Amino acid sequence: MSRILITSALPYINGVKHLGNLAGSMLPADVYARAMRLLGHDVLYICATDEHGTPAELAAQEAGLEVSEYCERMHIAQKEAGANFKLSYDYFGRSSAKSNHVLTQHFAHVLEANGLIEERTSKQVYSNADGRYLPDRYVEGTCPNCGFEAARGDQCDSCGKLLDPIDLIDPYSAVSGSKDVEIRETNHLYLKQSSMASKLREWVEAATGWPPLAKSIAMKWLDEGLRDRAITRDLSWGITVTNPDGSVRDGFDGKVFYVWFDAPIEYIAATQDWAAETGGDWESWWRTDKGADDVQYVQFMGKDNVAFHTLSFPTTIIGSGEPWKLVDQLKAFNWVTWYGGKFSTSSKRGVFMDQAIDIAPSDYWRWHLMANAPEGNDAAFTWEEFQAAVNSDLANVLGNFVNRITKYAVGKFDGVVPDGGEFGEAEDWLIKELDTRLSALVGYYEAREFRKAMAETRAIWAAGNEYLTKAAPWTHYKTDVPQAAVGTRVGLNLVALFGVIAQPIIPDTAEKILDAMNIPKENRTWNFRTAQEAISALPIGMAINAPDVLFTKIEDEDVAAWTERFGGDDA
Ligand code: B3M
Ligand code: ZN
Repeated sequence: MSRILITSALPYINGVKHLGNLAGSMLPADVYARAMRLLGHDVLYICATDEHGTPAELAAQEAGLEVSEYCERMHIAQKEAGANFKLSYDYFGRSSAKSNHVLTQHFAHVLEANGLIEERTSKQVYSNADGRYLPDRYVEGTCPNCGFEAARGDQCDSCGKLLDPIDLIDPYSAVSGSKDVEIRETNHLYLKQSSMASKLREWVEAATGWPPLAKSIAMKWLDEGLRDRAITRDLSWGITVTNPDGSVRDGFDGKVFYVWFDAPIEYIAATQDWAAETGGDWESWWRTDKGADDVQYVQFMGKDNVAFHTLSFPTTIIGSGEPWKLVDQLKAFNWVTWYGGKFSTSSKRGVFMDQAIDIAPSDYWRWHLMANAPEGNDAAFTWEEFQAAVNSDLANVLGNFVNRITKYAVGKFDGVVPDGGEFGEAEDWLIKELDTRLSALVGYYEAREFRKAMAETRAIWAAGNEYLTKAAPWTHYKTDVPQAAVGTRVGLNLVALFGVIAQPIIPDTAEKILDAMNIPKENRTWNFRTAQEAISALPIGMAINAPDVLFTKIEDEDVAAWTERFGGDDA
């Protein structure tokens, strides 16, 4: 048994997330957490809402709410959406929590004491109409390079050039449209990432267990040369910039830490809050001097978050000189696209978590999104493929198997696990098949290869159907009841096994199956060493029930209605 700390990238607070966000961090982290628990590991799965920054302030303004009130509501909404999708967080925190304020300020103090933070002056665009400094992408104007009139301050969408907002011609505020803007000098704290570059490179090069995508993103940034980054912003909502004695730093009234500085620190702070609530020991997960050196720390995230997790956050951790746990393994995902295009809130393209759950049970989504996880490439969501995954994999392969054999056992063997008969050719075939496939499945989970783990799971379910065809208890029943009993008994054992291995992916259905089979909660684990053992586990004479139909097929009319409601192939 090992101890595994899992974090998924913190969903940003400005709205319930869409299926692409779900599939690119929270869901795979959950499936992994459940799989590792199933295999007997000691797992701690931590997540939180990421609540600071300009987009939060603007979203609150648009909703007509105080930003604290807005965040409170959206935190609750996101927590509920996660619960509806059965995300099994051990703790779902908030980056605005007190613990994160304290810890973020602590890191800033030690980094400064270690010479890694420096105060510098920079020029920034201030909007008089909005009464605020504008972050780069909220300043627009004419591109000095190509003359495009709606260039954003960070980049021109027409010629692609990276810009500095103070170079825009005729700048205006993208928040209000006002042209009443001016350039002001402002002080900020800079994290000297450049002086950490060689240490970071050493660490990245030595890292094992990162997928090529993650490593190549980190190396690209290192090769281009790490730049020092401002870790404070001119905003009111966020974590105050303090002196070690707790007073506000001189000249930093109206400034807070940059959201990307405090957000990853929340992984630790949320664990502290988990500990405070449960009596757990947070230090044993995060402090290598307090037992965390034997923890395996795995992070899940979309590819756009990789640089922050492999360079910026490690700068904070390593730069502190304190014995904090660094990430061991990291799983990064590409995008789920909406018919090849982008999910978009503003143009209402795509499905959001709260809508999805009204359309179909969470297990349907979980299965489809994991079977098509955007691992090697981007993965396009289409209603047609969703329908196919549910109807063929879940309803035809798993659902039919369970229904067929449990009904048969109820009809012909009084709903108990029947005795009699001997294992023969069909069982030999099955045992060989399962021995190979079950160990492959474990290997894929351990390697966080989700598409392969799903394909293997499906193959195991399919082997059950093939076994029933070979064993054909219904044929034997007429002439040789003990022979029919073997097929039925093994079939029922397979139902239980299929329920057990389904738990990480489709937890609700798995529970229905295992409940119908009367499997005690404490036995719903990977507690068999061989396939032989797995298919002979149920006690003879044990009563079972046939569950109700497990999956409702998705009809073509459903697909048509959803396409109409959410858009689809028009993207
Ligand atoms: N909130 C994800 C995003 O909004 C970002 C992740 C933070 S992880 C510390 O893109
Ligand atoms: Zn341009």
